[in-house]
Amino acid sequence: MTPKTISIIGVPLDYGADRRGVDMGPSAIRYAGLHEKLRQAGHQVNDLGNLAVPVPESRVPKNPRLKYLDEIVKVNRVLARTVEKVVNEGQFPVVLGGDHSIAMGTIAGLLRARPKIGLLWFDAHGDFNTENSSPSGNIHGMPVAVAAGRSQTDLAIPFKGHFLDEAKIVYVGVRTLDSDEAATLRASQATVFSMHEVDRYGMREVMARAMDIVSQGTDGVHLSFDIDALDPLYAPGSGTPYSGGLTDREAHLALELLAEADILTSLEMVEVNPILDEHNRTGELAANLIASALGHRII
Ligand code: 6HN
Ligand code: MN
Ligand code: MN
Ligand code: MN
Repeated sequence: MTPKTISIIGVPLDYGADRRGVDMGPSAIRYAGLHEKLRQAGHQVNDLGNLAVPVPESRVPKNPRLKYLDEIVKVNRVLARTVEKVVNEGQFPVVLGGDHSIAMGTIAGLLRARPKIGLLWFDAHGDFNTENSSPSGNIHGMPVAVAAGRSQTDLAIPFKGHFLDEAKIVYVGVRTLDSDEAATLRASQATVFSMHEVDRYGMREVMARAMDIVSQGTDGVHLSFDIDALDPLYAPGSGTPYSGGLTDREAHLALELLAEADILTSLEMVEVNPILDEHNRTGELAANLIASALGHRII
């Protein structure tokens, strides 16, 4: 893959998951040797550190349908500006979460620099709820719907009116959806390669189809990787585990195929929860998966 100048941005935010410990994800992934692995893959690495996230444990969610809305919007506005700047300087953003609500900041920033991006969303979940359909009020279950322009709330502020083309959204690894969420997703133009398709066609074929959709007619491809796409057997450090997921080999193959195609222009890794992990196994897996997506090979 072409050597890149990578800018790492940590976003220690877990308000979107109702305060469950994924704020320690960026440290866990860095501690697992991310910088070294990316340098071995031939890239130059700048670490911009972590964005400031308000931490007081005394904060309470104001609106039960949109928990910690203000805190999340505030961080995503800063993240969008940071990502936009990194891309405009010709660098490749690697964003470390944090929970999946940070994808709104990342994608908003990407869209400002490149208006037509394709989105590859690896996740056990659809994250396609809105304030009206969410059963939990947890904002990490909403980012794709918001990025597609389906939310009327302040979550849309960082997008400044520029949203994703829904036909350029592709999911891999999905295996649980809320009922209204499933109905909306089915009626949308997004493509879902659920675990059924992964089992049926194999990861190689799924990725060939997925990469075609996100790369044709776009000017960039963003990978948003929720670690719960993997089976909890391989990724125990996840706050929303769901069985029947990807194996570590399937996930690595998917990301190696992406590296080989050299179509990625940005990446984020989210939902790594060190509190629930076993000796940073999941943090290490996350670092290795990022390295695979960026061309790290044994030989
Ligand atoms: N994630 N669909 C559930 C909800 O609360 O909306 C779960 C969302 C999980 C979100 O894992 O990023
Ligand atoms: Mn998930
Ligand atoms: Mn997610
Ligand atoms: Mn999750």
